[in-house]
Amino acid sequence: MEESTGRPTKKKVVVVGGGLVGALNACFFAKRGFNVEVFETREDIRQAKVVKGRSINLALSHRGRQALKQVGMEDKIVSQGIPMNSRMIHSPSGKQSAIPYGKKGQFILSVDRANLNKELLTEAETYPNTKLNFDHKLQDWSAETGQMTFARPDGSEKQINADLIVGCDGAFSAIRKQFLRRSRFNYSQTYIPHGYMELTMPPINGEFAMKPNYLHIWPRNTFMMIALPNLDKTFTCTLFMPFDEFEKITTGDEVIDFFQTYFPDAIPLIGVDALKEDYFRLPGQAMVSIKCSPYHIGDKCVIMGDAAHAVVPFYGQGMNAGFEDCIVFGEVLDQLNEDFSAVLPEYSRVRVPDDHAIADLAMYNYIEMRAHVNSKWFIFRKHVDNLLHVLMPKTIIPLYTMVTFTRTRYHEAVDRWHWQEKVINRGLLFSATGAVLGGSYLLIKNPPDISKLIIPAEKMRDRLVVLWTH
Ligand code: FAD
Ligand code: EGU
Repeated sequence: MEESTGRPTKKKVVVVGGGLVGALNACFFAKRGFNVEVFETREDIRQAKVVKGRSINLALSHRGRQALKQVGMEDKIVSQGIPMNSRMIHSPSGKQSAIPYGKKGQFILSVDRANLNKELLTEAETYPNTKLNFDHKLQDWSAETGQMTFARPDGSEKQINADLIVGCDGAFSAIRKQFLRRSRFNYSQTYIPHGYMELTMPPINGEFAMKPNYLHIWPRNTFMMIALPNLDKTFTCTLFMPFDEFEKITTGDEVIDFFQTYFPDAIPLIGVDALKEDYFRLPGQAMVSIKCSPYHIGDKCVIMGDAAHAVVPFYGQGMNAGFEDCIVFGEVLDQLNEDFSAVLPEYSRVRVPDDHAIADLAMYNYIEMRAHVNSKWFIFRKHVDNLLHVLMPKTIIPLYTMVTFTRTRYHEAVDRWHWQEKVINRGLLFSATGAVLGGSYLLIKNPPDISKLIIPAEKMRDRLVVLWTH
């Protein structure tokens, strides 16, 4: 298409979904000059009285911040977040241990999901080439023509077309349905046996009930609770446990008994009555991990964010990965002169391995924490990781550091982690060999009284019997 000026008219990009990734993507495309329209099922959350949706707050880290920075939003969002410099591990006895995320001044941020979403929508609207449409639910679309059908609350339908469709409609994406009908589209989804439930910890005497600049963690193997601070001085506690355990608890007293066993220090902070009520407000919420490939159909459609890769929340990376998707798509647009027929396959090629890597890492961490991470083990492991990093800062970089504080490609972080594990295990082998050699040397220098080591025959027989029968 050529205008009379000789300048090509910018293409029309329709973003389906005005959640976190959709709203940010609208800014990215608008900044490049595309004609952008966003279609969102929900009403405008900036006018809504109650915003329902998943998790109240989220951990924002480097990748997400870098994406916000590219659309000039970093400082604003960071100023509305609460820095978390360390984790605070709560042991069953109520003891608290702080473990820093990194050097002084390195932190992640607790941000309010609804507020972040509102700010991103407002930012998108500042571009004259962007239009937001709420109360538009995508019903279906045609992969052949690109024609989309939206349902309105009054029962009517609306047909829309676009040069590029960007599916940011979340884990249960309607855009992705057309991908599933195509040959050579790979798809897998797994619901984990755990659910999550959010509980609010109110302020005490107008102050935070716990130290605010921490990500509070109660690791108890199968059961786990995490708390992130909010600007209103509350904490949002997220309880993770298997669905069958959620179902076992049916009365307020059973809730208190359960907390008495696993999270006793949280009871007075949440409050007995509030806890009894909060717990039954909503049932446990499901968590799903979704991987698929490719992320595009021809030169017409691409999926990003949870629509392309829902991950379990055990690395705090779902939104951060979705935000990084926007950066990567922009980089590919630059490299290939915004030629969608080249950009879309290239985007799938470069991004799929990284999104799959973070999905795997999050799932791995879920399994690991569930299997054997209690508070002692968590503290021990983080100290070992940090110590090795201090000893060999160039060689050993903790995995969470690469994931949380750098833009190292997720799949490279995984490769590097495997390599480091090998180096560490070899190191341990050397130390073990060293210990044996050192020990032998000491034995030669100070020969022990071996008579003490000689086992009388009858005792020896007992030992052998034990060996044989077990
Ligand atoms: P969504 O936020 O789901 O937005 C999708 C949007 O599309 C919604 O507004 C929806 O209404 C709209 N939509 C859906 N269908 C249609 C349709 N048919 N037509 C039009 N619009 C439609 N990530 C982090 O980075 N850090 C964390 O600490 C973190 N903690 C988490 C804790 C929990 C308990 C959970 C469950 C997730 C957590 N995440 C975290 C992940 C994060 O919530 C998601 O990765 C993120 O919300 C994905 O954004 P999205 O825009 O892709 O999808
Ligand atoms: C889960 C739910 C501690 C918000 C993973 C760490 C999370 C978050 C960790 C939720 C954990 C687990 C990391 C961050 C973060 C840790 C991380 C998990 C934010 C490996 C709102 N995780 N989360 N790892 O290192 O890298 O502190 O709901 F308990 S932030 Cl599960 Cl850094």
